[in-house]
Amino acid sequence: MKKLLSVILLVAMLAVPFNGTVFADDSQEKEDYLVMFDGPAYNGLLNAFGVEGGDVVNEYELLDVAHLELTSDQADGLSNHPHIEHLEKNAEAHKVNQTTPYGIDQVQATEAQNQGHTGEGVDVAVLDTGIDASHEDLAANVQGGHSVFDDAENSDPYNDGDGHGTHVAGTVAAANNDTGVVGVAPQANLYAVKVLGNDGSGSYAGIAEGIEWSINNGMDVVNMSLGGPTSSPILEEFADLANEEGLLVVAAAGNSGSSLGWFDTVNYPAKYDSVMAVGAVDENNNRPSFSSTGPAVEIAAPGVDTLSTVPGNDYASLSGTSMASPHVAGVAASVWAEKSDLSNDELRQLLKDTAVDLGNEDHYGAGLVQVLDALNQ
Ligand SMILES: [Ca+2]
Ligand SMILES: [Ca+2]
Repeated sequence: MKKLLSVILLVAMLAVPFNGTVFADDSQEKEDYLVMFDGPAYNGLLNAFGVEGGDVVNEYELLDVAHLELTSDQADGLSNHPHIEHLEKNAEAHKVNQTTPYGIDQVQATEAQNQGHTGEGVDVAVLDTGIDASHEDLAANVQGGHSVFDDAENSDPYNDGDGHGTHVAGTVAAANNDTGVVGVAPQANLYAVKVLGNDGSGSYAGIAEGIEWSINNGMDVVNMSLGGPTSSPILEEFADLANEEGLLVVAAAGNSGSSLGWFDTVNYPAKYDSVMAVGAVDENNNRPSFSSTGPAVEIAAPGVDTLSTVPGNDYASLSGTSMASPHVAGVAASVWAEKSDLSNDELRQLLKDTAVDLGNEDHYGAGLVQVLDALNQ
């Protein structure tokens, strides 16, 4: 067909048009069409409609189909012609465009998801700067929220003016669809508990209120990618209460580490016994120097250049133990959805028992969290 069409087009450039044919109107904008003929014997058809060689983008070899640039008049004329089987506008297609951040594979979440473990039905409170609940990769999973602030700028838990909470939420439970990223537990329920303002900071009073809200509203897992260097007996009482009420409380160990990691630099509330302190590792399971160290570090997860959701249907890579903690929260959700008879203490122990040992416990705790190994234990 290719050869034949070329001949036809060559003729077209030389031929005098037939009577009664439709001609291209140069003032009309041309658009892309796919045209299928009823066989190779369509001499004169294209040139009769004023289709020139330059209008042929491609001739397919296996079917009598051509990709043509046509005016709407040409397309109308051709579409009514008996030797045209199909004529259609060239439709747009988009690639399936979901990226799996490296940390999702590193904690075995891709394998777990392939086996149907998605954290469905488990409620995860994200105590943070809020969650952009309109985000294309989060909207399906954000089921509620609360702000501890009264002022207009910060009173809406779904207005994340900072972006931090939206990023954390995506690591827990970005949807497994054809866009953006995917979280550790892509069907877990997310709750936006805004205890940090749009400037990224808050107070222990607000964190305590967020913990109280989580207890009162039946949360299963609390993620706190936040902290400070100051101990607070009252904040500890709230964390302890959440633990006693059966919630699993997970927090970032802190970003106060040093290159050698000799000092105890774990932040509060992660440092409290009732809270699981999460340190960060990179893609190669090495501790980045910022990741806080000390006896309170309990487990490790990816937290260097972590790709996740940010407000405005956007995505960004961030680093910090703030990015490590939600990997553990997501793993906890995925395991708890399957092993719902486990207590919070049993779940916490299981995650540590099945972690990959990375050496120095002050740096890595029990090691790299592994969701599939925990599920299979
Ligand atoms: Ca997605
Ligand atoms: Ca702790």
